[in-house]
Amino acid sequence: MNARGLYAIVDPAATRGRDPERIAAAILAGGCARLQLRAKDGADRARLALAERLRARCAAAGVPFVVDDRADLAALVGADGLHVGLDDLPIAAARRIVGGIEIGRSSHDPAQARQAERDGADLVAFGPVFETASKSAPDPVVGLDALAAVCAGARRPVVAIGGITLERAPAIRDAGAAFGAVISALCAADDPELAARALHHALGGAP
Ligand code: 3NM
Repeated sequence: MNARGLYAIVDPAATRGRDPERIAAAILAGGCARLQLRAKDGADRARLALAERLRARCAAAGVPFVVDDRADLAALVGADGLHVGLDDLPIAAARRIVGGIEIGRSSHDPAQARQAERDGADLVAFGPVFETASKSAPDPVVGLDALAAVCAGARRPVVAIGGITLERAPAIRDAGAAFGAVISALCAADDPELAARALHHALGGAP
């Protein structure tokens, strides 16, 4: 698995009305280390169908496919990873559904980041590093210094998230984050393929 670079998040609410599968295909063409489906709204039937389509596209591209929040959907589509927020299932409970796949956990301060590792997270997501408009009621901005401190203390790879743009990507990499997770600078980009290619490169990913 590609252990660095762009952690692309496809959120149908962020695509400016464009088909999320087409956005995902463009991102995969540009390059990324992970691709996550984050679909908070809508019906489960449609969410499952989209997850199946993205799962197939990721498999064809050789990119690990991650499902946000929903251990059931991750298991149903055979995802490579699951991401759980602080209010989602505990990692141990999620593992009973998804088994040994890569599990990432959100954290919003250094203590939560350490706790995620103790709870068995394979990846530690930390943010929001910068202000974000993609999350309802985001936690306070943590900033680059806190990101660097968490990266220095973590035994697991850290996924920086929140407000990451191409301009900010080098600072994310320099802080020691293995991955930068991005929604709006990808999903709302005029050219998501170009955006993915540039972000993946700037975040230290291999083509
Ligand atoms: N989680 P964008 S910030 C989904 O802090 C999410 O845990 C965050 O979107 C956290 O790249 C965030 O558009 C939104 O800022 C990231």
